[in-house]
Amino acid sequence: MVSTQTQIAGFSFDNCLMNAAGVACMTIEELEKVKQSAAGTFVTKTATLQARAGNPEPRYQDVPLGSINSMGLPNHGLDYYLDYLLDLQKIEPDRTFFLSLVGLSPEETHTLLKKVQDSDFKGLTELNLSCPNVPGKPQIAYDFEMTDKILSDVFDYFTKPLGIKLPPYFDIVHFDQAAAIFNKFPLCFVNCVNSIGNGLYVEDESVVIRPKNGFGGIGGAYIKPTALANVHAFYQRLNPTIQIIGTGGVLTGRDAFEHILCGASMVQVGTTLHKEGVGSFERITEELKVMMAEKGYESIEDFRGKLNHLN
Ligand code: RRO
Repeated sequence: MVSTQTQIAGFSFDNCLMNAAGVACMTIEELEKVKQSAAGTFVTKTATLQARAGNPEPRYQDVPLGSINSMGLPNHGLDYYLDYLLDLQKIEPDRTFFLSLVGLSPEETHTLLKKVQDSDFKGLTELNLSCPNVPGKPQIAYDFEMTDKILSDVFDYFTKPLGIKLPPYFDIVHFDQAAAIFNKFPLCFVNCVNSIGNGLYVEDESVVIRPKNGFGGIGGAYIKPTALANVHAFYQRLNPTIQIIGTGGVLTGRDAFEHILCGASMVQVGTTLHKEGVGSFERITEELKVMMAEKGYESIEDFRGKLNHLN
């Protein structure tokens, strides 16, 4: 019997596949569809304190090898997602869900996390340190001093299970420096990677999205090698208590297999979910199970992190 069951921070999930924040998770209706699909759980759209309309449309475009977006953090505000999750906890006490959030300033981030801390929320919180699309706001996790300070302040009061969503890093020294910071804190997970920030897609002599003159975060097949590198780099560097969630370029069961091989305990689907809908979870899970069966693996722990290096 092949199983794709997994655990994060001691919580069990029937399947290691779920949505990536930003896709199919802005409204309760979308979240319900993911909940009722083959996905093991869901994460909500990154929430700010107040609801936001986000950037002008068109602001997301599927393209042949992936996607480009500059959504600009549109969301219904923390209370919308937190109230829904608190209700869900009563209806589905045996399932665990992820709440994604970030403030527009460090102060707002602390306000959000204190609200979560003071609530009855029993799930996992993901602090998004890597939104590439709010004009004038650089990605937090590219500023190591700021990241260290925010995490240090957060863990003065936050005692619930917390992970962080990271942007891709592109230099070995940055993997080393980032991991040294994350290892100082009782993080439950890091999620690698958010979209590759500020790419540009050109078609018919034009950009394809309106905000920021067409610059936007790149997802999909384009980013799998970068995502796998980040998953594996942090798998090799982080304390074993900090688990890895792998996100980026998951189109097939083989892609999910590769994320797990590089060290991921959970795998998120973003662009493919946007292109194909929630049926993608069943397809990718089936493909992953077939591949595991062919290789004689019964659980993802049989091969997780066991990527071969050449001598
Ligand atoms: O809303 C967005 O523009 C957005 C966010 Br918050 C993020 O974390 N990653 C992304 O590609 N887009």
